[in-house]
Amino acid sequence: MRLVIVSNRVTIPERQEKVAAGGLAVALREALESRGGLWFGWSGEISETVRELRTAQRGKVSYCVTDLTEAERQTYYLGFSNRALWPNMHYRLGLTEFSRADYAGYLGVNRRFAKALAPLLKPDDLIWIHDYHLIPLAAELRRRGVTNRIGYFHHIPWPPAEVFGALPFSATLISTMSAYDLIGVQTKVDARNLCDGLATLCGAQVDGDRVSMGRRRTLVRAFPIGIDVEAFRRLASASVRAATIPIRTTKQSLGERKLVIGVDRLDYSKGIVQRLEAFGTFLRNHPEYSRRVGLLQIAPPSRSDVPEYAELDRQSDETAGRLNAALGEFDWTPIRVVKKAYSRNALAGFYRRAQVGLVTPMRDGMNLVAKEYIAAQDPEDPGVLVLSRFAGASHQMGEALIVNPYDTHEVAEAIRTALAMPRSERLRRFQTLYATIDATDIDWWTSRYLDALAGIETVEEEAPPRPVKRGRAGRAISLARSVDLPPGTTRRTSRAIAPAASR
Ligand code: ADQ
Repeated sequence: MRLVIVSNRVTIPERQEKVAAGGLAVALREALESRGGLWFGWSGEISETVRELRTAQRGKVSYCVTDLTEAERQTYYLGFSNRALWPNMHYRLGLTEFSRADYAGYLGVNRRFAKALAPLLKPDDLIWIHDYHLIPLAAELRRRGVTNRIGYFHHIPWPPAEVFGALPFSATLISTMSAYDLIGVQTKVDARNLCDGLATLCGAQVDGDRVSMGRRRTLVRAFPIGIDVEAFRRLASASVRAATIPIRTTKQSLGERKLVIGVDRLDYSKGIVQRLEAFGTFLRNHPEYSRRVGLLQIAPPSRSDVPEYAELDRQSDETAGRLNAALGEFDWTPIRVVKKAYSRNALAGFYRRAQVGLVTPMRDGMNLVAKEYIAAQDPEDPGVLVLSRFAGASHQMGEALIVNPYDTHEVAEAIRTALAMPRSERLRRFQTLYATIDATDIDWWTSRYLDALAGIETVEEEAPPRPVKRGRAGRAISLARSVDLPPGTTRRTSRAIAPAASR
């Protein structure tokens, strides 16, 4: 059975190289290589005229990518995906910016992807679609007669029905999920929220992890994503031996000082500003740690075109500057914020060198940094993980110091507890955490998901139109027809997102 993976961004590797470190992209590529497969998605590039697909073959994997137009990038990617879905799904209603033109762009790109992908599919292909950019893709494929097994994995949280329901067109959008055979989410809480949403917003029948809408049956289950633990462990111990430049320099610049580390994309869901404040509170409350510890926050900018991210960039600079001015000494800067991406080797070395891993997102689907930090520790002298209870990882990693990131004082005290923790307790916590992440690593995740998808008995669906259900607001929701462009969408935007062939 050939595997077809669809994700928002697809990078065609230069050549068929074996990547040393783990990671989602590598795991998916390995799954494709072992079965033979196709990876379809956005090239990451923008072009106004060239709309044909570009293909490349690397070993047993075919890559097939398409560019977006600037209008599509603005509406589908920056607009609806990252200014509406992302904040809503991270429980941040106040940051959610909805526009009908963005939503139309989102639907348009999903429709265009389906149109391009459908002719490439073979009857027994297993299709695996990734993340919130592509929620309606299966419904669009079904509309084109695709009857294959189709799975979806949602990498970010799924919020409660009351929160998701605040998004305009939420009922229409969530109803398209009935086109999937298997929906994977990170935690049981996400699964429950999604099932509640399907029941309340579009009248689905839910029985445990089985959801029925009309004649379709969908399985909704938690598949907590993992990392390549063994590869990361090897990288971390090698980086200590090799004493690579960033690691050697960190050691020199720290001297005997202890290191607390945070590693995140610069994103408001990660709680970076709140974390800096908590570190400041820790130093104020425990002046005996002055000059004895430093926080290194590695935070490469992401989505800088979205205004909320530019504002976060400014806020984190301002907060670090203010705290350093108030708490620093002439020979000691308590907080360093570095806005760079580092190699996996360098990251593994930084984690290994840090006595405390501070992973305090306000909300996170899983958070791989928590797992990477544990994988990189010295088994004889491990550091301590401080972990937000709102990261999906906290459902598996209860031996970390679990904190509420909204409670600055609690996070500050956890930093102090971690720094003062005796070795025996550090070892006990580390061993349990390591065993957990090792038993549920990225290979476990990939095969558990794909076995479940391959094992599903599909419910044959008759051709659309499907029965129409009533949403809570009494609005009719079509369960399988093309997801309509919202009324009020301007002609200009609708035209801008239409594929060249139909223009
Ligand atoms: P992200 O929001 O990107 O992922 P996360 O799970 O923490 O969040 O993964 C980030 C990755 O980027 C990690 O592998 C980390 O090492 C890497 N990274 C971060 N900063 C870096 C830097 N400066 N240099 C190099 N690498 C860096 C989304 C969801 C998560 C979910 C993942 C996977 O938001 O909740 O865990 O998908 O499903």
